[in-house]
This record gives sequence, structure tokens and C-alpha cells, in this order.
Amino acid sequence: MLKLYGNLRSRATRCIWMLEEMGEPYELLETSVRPDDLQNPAYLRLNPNARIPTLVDGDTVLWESMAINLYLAQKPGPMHAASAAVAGLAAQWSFWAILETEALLLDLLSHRVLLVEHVRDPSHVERNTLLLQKPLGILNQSLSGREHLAGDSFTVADLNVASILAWGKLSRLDFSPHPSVARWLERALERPAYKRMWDSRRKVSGGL
Ligand SMILES: N[C@@H](CCC(=O)N[C@@H](CS)C(=O)NCC(=O)O)C(=O)O
Repeated sequence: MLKLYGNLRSRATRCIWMLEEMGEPYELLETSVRPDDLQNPAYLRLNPNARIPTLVDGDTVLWESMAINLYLAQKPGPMHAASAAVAGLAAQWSFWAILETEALLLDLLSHRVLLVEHVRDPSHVERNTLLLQKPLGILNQSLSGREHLAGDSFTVADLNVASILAWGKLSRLDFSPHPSVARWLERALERPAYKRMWDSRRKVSGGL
């Protein structure tokens, strides 16, 4: 059975969402971000970065959440990337989302939600919101007149990008200047597999 090291309050949720979409049996091996979980020799042998998530599939060990999902999309089933074009677009959009949006969205989330109130800095919110307009504009253009990023059904391209943009929703980012992104993200986050992941997360964390 597939084994995923991580937890429901981390980037492992991207891979959990993917596994739920696939309907593939998997075991979530609860791993926190504490040094005793990440810095121990057994875990470092799997992931020398001392980060989560890590996927173990028989002899194959993979880290980097987006790469894990792109790997899972090679397996048969509902999330299979059916053509080289879909696989290529999924890689393109995944790298793009990590490079162009993830750091900005994480900093926005930190200064809107995650940090204790007295250290939140509104200038970070302003800056990140401003810098996100360019990539969001590009995504909006790509989604105008179409429902998905690659091909004509929901694929790992949509899942990987939406899993990052979900941080924008949690940060109360105003998506209204980018209506196609707003509609596409709503649809992605309405999916039963995402809701199952989110419900499990709520149970363990009591909210965000
Ligand atoms: N680019 C990596 C980032 C992994 C990452 O930073 N994971 C965080 C949890 S969300 C972590 O393990 N942090 C522990 C640390 O940095 O010490 C991925 O997408 O998998």
C-alpha cells in the first residue's frame, strides 16, 4: 500500500487530496514538523531535506509534494494523465505555481492568519496582494472560456495549482479581479475528495 509521511496541517494535504481523488488505498504515517520526527536517521534516509511530505511506493521514495502528485498521475485510474500533453501541462503549471505564487501566498497567509496578531504586518499583506496580481492575471487569461488547465477534465494540473491557491482563499485574498480563477477555484474546492481531506483536517485541528 502507498505510504505518505506527513500530516493534515501541511503541504501533505496536496497529496492526500490527490490520493482521495484516485480512490487509491493509502496509509498516512503521521509525521509532524518537529525535529524528533524529521531529524531522526530513519526519516532522513527517506527524505534528506527533513521535510514533509514523503511518499513511499514499494521501492520508490519521493519527496516534493508536486512531484509526488505528478508521479501519482502516471498510475492508472481517474487521475491518470492521459497524454503527453496533459502530463507536460501539469508539470508546467505545477512549477509555475510553486515559483510564481507559493511564497507570496504563504507570506500572505502568515500575515493574515497564521502569525499571532501582534506580529502580523499589514505591509506584507499589501505587497503580496499586489505582486500576486500578475500571476493571477495569467492564470485568469488561461482559464477564460475553459474549465480546466489541461485537457477537458479535472487533472493533476488543476489539483496542484488549486492546492496552492487555496491558501489565497484562507487568506481572504480578493479574487474578484480574476473571475475565471475565482470560479475555477470554487469548483476545485467543492470536489468531494477535497472536502474529505478538509473534513479530516478539521477533525484533527479543530478549524484551520
Ligand atoms: N517544496 C516542498 C516543501 C516541503 C515543506 O517545506 N514542508 C514543510 C511542512 S508544510 C516542512 O516539512 N517543514 C519543516 C521544516 O522546514 O523544518 C514540498 O512541496 O514538498
